[in-house]
Formats: sequence, structure tokens, C-alpha cells
Amino acid sequence: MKLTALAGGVGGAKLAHGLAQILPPEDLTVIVNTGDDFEHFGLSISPDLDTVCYTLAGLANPVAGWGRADETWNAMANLKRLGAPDWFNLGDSDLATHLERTRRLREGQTLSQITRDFCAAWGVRHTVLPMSDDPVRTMVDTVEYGELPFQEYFVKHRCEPRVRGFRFAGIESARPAPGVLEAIQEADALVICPSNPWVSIDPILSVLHPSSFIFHPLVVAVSPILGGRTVKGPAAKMFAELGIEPSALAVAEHYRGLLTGFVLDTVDAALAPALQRENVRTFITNTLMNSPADRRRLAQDVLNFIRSTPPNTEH
Ligand code: FO1
Repeated sequence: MKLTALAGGVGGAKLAHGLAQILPPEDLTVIVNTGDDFEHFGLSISPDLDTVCYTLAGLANPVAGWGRADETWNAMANLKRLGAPDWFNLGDSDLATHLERTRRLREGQTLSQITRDFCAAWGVRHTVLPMSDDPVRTMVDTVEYGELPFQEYFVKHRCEPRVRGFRFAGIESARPAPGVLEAIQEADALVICPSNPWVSIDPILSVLHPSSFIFHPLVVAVSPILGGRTVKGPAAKMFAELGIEPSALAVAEHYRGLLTGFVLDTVDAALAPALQRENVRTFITNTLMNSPADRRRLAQDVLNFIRSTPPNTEH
């Protein structure tokens, strides 16, 4: 079975890793959000792409989920000593990625070419595609500071400002990267990973719409919210600040019209009937991914669910 997964950073990377443990390389493509990308110290940084690639390569920091395992921080310590901005942590090994990506982009290579080469160098055999080679920058509209570039909201201000809305700067002229539309058309099913719907998945959907996504007959999402909270990141806080009660149901509502099936955590089993009334099939399981074995188990659940779900011909 050929799957295409849509993913943001840490949560998306974990499920992608689980799927990659089961599916052969030719059967899994991961399309990754690039709305979090930014320039820092003159370097082009693609946090979600790096998180997905490092995770699939087995190189990711197992505690933080982003950055590299066994990282050293000499460059950062020395930058700090010079009075340089130190709110965004760049490890020594990770810096090599940003240096080489920046050099290649300046030479005229595309982000998707560079990602393909980096994956080959890191031993990642499944296909990882940036959603677009064109720059898209997620801007978070906040009560306290007005519009903030995503990483300033997320890292510098630790997601504390209250959110009023989002804008994906550059989205009007951004085209899906080479291979993205094909990966969607050729997939037997699409999986929306348990990533933030507002800032990880919406940028990808915005690049795709209206070309193809909404017509896919089999789309399954895994809820990033369980028991009204997120495991990591500000998704639940964002829902609340936008006036929507954070719940798995709110996530499914967010993807209304796209979904064939929805995977809920066991703590949210009581929400299943409401979804079924909306014609969305549900699957209830433990969605926590605390270990590589958990990732594989959840991925297997998602695959079994997809196999038992008939495509929605009304899409
Ligand atoms: N997240 C943090 O919370 N603090 C950091 O200093 C930080 C540095 C960083 C460096 C490289 C990278 O690829 C990711 C990094 N992240 C950091 C994670 C990143 O900002 C977010 O996880 C994503 O953008 C949200 O998906």
C-alpha cells in the first residue's frame, strides 16, 4: 500500500518514523511543512524538514525531538560570549546542515534537491519532500506583539503570546514542490500526522488547495490533541485562544470535508459517536509515542485502519 503522510515537526516525525519502520521506501512519501522556515545568522533553517529527516535517519535528539543526538554546543557558547542573539539553539552538528543548505540555495539549487541529497547522505531511504521550493513564512498574529514570525512566537516567546490568527506569507505564489502532487495522486491513502493543524498542516493544505488534496478519497488523520491537551506544542492553547474548545473533535472539525477516517486516543473514546454521525470513521487506540516501539505500533494501527476503511467516493 502506497501512503503519503503530511507532517510538521516532532509529532509528525514520530509517526512518519513508525510508518517507515513498516513500509518499504517506495511506498512512503512524507510531505513536510516549510512554513516554520526562517533565516537566522544569514542561514536558511528548515526546522520541520530537519526534524523529519533526522528522525527517519535515527539522528534526532531523543529527548527534545528536534536537533541532533549527541550534539555539542561550542558555536552557540561562543556566539553567546560575543553577545550574539542566543534565543534559537543551533548545535554544532546541526549547524553543518544549515551551512550546507544555505550554500546550495545560494548556488541556485532547490530545497527539494537539497533535501534529496541530504537524505541520501544520512541514509534516509523513504521520500521526504518539502511542501514547496518557494518561500512560505508562517506569521502568528498575537494580542501582545501583533504579527510575529513563527520561530519568534514559538522559541523566543515560548508560545506565551495569545494568538489571534495566522498568515502564510508567500502562499499565493508558492507552488507544490516537484513530486508533491504526484505523491498525493499516486497514494492509496493520505495520512495527516498528529501535527499542529493551524501551523503545521494548514500551510501544506494551503499550498495544495485547490489542486488535488480535497479530492483524495481516503484521508486519515491522527489527533494531536488527547484529553483536551497536546503532548507537545501549542495546538490546544491555540484552539482555546481562537475561541474553540480544544479537543480531538475540534481537530476533526478543523479538517471537515477532507477526512474519511480519524484516529482518536483511548481517553477520547466518548467522542467517537459524534464523529461517526458526521460520516467520519473512527479508530480508537493509544496514540502516545514515547518510544520507537510505540511509533511502530501506532503506525501499524493506522495502516490496519486504512485497510479496513472504504474510500469515500463522494469526495
Ligand atoms: N525549538 C525550541 O523550542 N528551541 C530551540 O532553540 C530550537 C532550536 C532548533 C534548531 C534547529 C531545529 O531544526 C529546530 C529547533 N527547534 C527549537 C524546534 C523548532 O523550532 C520547532 O520544533 C518547530 O519549528 C515546530 O514544529
